[in-house]
Amino acid sequence: GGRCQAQAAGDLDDAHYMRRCVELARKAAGHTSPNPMVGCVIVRDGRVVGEGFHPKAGQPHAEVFALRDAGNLAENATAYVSLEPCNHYGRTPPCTEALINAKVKEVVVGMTDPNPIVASKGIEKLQGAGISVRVGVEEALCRKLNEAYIHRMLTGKAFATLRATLSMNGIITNQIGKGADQSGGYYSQLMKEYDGVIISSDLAKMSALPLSREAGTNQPLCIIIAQGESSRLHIPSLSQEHASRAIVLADSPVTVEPAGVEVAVFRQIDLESILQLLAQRGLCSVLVDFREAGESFASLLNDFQEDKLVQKVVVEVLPFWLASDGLSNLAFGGSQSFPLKNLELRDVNGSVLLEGYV
Ligand code: AOF
Ligand code: ZN
Repeated sequence: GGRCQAQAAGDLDDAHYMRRCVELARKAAGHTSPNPMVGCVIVRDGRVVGEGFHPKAGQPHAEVFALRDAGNLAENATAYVSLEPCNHYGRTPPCTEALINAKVKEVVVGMTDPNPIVASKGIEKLQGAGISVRVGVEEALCRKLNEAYIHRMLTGKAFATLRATLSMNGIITNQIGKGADQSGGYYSQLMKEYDGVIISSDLAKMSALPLSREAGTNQPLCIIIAQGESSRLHIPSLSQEHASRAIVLADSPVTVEPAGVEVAVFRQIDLESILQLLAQRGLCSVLVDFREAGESFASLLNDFQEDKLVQKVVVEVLPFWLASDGLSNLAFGGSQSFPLKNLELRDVNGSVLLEGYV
């Protein structure tokens, strides 16, 4: 009777505080790579006495901010953390030490850290110091929060999401929905959260680069794919002072304007090498933005399913039928189809947004 109820209430509180951790962690979305987003809440006698999140790689971890916020009240308290506390000296000292020194009595962890230098050692260290540890509260939510970080850690490649806008008759268009790139729009949200955006040189030549319009928010790195380009590529929407926001990956030497844009030449450009290069540079996530993409750009995606290079698909369907030259988008029976999982469907300002995992 009473005991069971108390147990159930405790579980509810656990979930509630862990969701708060995730909410805090998200405040730094787009700013933490190559580090994960992490949030921490310190609770004593059923009251939140400290909160914190990891703002940026190189700065202190979530636990440190939350413990500072709690001060002496951390003693005998329960610490909720969306990711296993670290136990290593990286850019910052181990969080396990901070928690032990603060004399917390219990630590509740969302998920273990896939980073091989942490992987369960943080939990063991805390237990060794007599702190009780519970793992796996709201684990699915914590995993989704850091799906890109986890993927990079485990594969050495950036987490890739394919994005496109379609008309109702299934034709890819370079438009995006009304208000999508304004504050609060889904596209501007993607720009805030992703570390990079891959686009074709065709798009870079024609229209504004997909950079965030909101001042002070994350600016994803623009990765421009130049295949079969002439020896000169002019990017009209990129000013000299913002040259470092873009990198050109080309299959032959190319002079880019504005000067100062980095150029990397590959003998052959394939998605796997791109995702490895980006991961080496500390990007966890990248959007492959399918706008105004010619044949050669499209060919980047050949075999993406077999090679597991794309993890997620985001498709926006606009409420119109696009005039076309007939059958170009028609696939007949027998074409291979790749089912997507965990589909989500949202209504965004008059268009429909579909999300699914490969
Ligand atoms: C935590 N809390 O808030 C974060 C953690 O170079 P450093 O010192 O920042 O260490 C980076 C690693 O620490 C990162 O790869 C991940 O394993 C862990 N991140 N751990 O306890 C945090 N951001
Ligand atoms: Zn840490």
